[in-house]
Amino acid sequence: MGKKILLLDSDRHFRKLMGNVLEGRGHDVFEAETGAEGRNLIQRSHLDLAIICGPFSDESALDWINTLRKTDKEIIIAYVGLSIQEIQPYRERLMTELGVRLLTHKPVIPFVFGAQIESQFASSDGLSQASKLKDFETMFLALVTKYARVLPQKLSDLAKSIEAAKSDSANLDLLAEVRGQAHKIKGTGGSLGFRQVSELMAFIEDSTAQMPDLTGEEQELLWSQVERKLLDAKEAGELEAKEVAQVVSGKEVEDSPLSGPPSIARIMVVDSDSVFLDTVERLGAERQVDIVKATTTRQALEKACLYPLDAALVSMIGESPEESFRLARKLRELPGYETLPLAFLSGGELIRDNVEAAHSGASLYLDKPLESDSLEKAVQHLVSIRQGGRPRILICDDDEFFASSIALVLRAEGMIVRMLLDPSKILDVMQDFPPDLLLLDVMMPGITGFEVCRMLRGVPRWQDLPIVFLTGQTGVDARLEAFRSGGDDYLPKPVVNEELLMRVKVRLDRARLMKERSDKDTITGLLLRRAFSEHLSGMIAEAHRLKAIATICLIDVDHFKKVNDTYGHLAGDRVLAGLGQLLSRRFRVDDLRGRWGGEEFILAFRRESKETMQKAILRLLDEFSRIDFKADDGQIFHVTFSGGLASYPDDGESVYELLQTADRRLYEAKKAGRRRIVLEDAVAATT
Ligand code: GH3
Ligand code: MG
Ligand code: MG
Repeated sequence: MGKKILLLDSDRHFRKLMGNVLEGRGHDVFEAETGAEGRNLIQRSHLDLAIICGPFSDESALDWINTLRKTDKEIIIAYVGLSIQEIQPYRERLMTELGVRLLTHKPVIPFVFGAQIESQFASSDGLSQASKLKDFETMFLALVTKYARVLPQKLSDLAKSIEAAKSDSANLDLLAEVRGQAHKIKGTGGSLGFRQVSELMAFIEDSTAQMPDLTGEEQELLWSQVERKLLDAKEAGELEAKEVAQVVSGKEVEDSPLSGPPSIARIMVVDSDSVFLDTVERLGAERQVDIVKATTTRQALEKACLYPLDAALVSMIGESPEESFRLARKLRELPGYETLPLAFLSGGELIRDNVEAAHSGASLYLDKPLESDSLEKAVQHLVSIRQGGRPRILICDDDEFFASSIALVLRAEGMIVRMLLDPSKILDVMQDFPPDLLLLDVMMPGITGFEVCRMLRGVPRWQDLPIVFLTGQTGVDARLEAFRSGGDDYLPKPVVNEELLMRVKVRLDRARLMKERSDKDTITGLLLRRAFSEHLSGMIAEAHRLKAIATICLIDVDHFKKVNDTYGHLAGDRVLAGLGQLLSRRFRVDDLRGRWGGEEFILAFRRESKETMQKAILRLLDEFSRIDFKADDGQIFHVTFSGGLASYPDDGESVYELLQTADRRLYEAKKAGRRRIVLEDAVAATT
């Protein structure tokens, strides 16, 4: 995955900065200060890409590249000039004659430059990757441009606050106001690439902290320094804004809303009618849903591999619905898509084949024509049942620019992000959008992030939620407070995007792992008895509330002891794993599957009768019995199972009664010769 990259620059600071960024992306970076050093490195190991920053101290960068090209035609070269003026005369020669792929100049915005470098590799991995990056880059630059525009206003607001605080030095509130404003510009400006401004703001922030302890004379001196720094900041702001403008020039930057519309989900729609697909795409845009269109089965499978999907809507294709069912099953067999929620779309003329649909796992039926409202409802439903899908991140920060820039970075990684500017609404928002992780600002109006965190930890539902603080306060006290209030991690502002991503991902992985470890069985990947029972109680309560039906099925592998004895215990484990995997891929994502214990499994289905499920599970039995299992000695063998069904409310109103009934029928199935699914009690034998 990681590539080997040469970073040749006489400027040590730049090497350190970009070295961190590129290593953060998983690459190996080889630093060189001089042309000779660079050449040495290239000769010693095979490198994928060279970043050349001119001019060097020992020779002309141009000659150096020329020499390199003579011996190495493959290596990708990126050239970073000192300024736009420096590269102008050589542009043509570098690009065409010397095959330089990326030409830019300092100052670079590290994250954007990192992404540009990445795109050099991506171009060989497929177009979509590159265009995704292009979108990201454009949006990021749009954000930076916009910030450059509002920065002068922010600085003059700060000037007013400074004026007020200076004239009333004993007033701590006024001092706090200055501090808060400077703090914010430091964090946001720094994250968006306004480095100098950010540093000057850090000075102002620190000064206000010292102010109360100083004598009048010392204060006066410090205030005059603060004012000077503020002037510097104005100048630096203009300069840095210009630099941004240069980076942007030649690129289309739209004056779009800050972050671009956040999409709530990515849904694939498969239909042979491309006019219909266009309509759905428009509906999707209205409802902030990314629609991935596919007109054939093959295209659908290809696109599913390309884009991370949250759900798929598959149209019943005319006379051959089997084709749609087959596609549904194939999608669920792709790696990572075992839990992909599916809906079937039908034109109404089709008789719904319940058994086939239950078996291949449709969670929902939709009728054509599709209305905007029903699409939205369907999406909400499908996304809510997607387990282990795209992570949902809530960013709570009162600074819209800062929140937007972070949202952009996370969205580019496929996460679903919501921003919240007003922390007092956090509980409501989290009800609506239960996040997998919360990024929480510390300094907010009215309430601190630490207080929010403490409050959340008092709510049972959010006790295990990963919470990461975003703060410009880097002192030991602040860090201690972050952990004391129940935070999991801590990210200093200005944020380095690579670090942000890394920490968010690590936290998410960890949280997911913990949950899986406690709920899931390692051999089969299914819910353990306790977790299953909890979910089942929920399902039965829901059926009760909605006056709906539900069906459970207990399954037991036939002659499993013999399997172990004949083919080995490891082969036995493989049988259990195989059945677990098959169960995960069939039926709806929101159906329940668990390992009840030993070689016993349990399933539960909403809104389905036992008659339908008997047939659907028989299909599964048929599939299972055809799987070739391999014994420890290489011998091939086949296995079957038996099952007992019970339905709510006919066979029992409590979980206990349903389990009793299903177990009795499973026993009947065994008695009657195994390899069958029983849905009724045996007629009492008479003498
Ligand atoms: P029947 O068709 O009547 O269900 O016969 P059976 O042999 O399947 O029934 P029995 O309950 O007598 O045997 C179950 C066996 O399953 C006994 C136990 O050693 C084995 N078993 C239970 N858990 C595991 C496991 O995790 N891995 C393996 N390999 N075997 C297991
Ligand atoms: Mg058994
Ligand atoms: Mg058993």
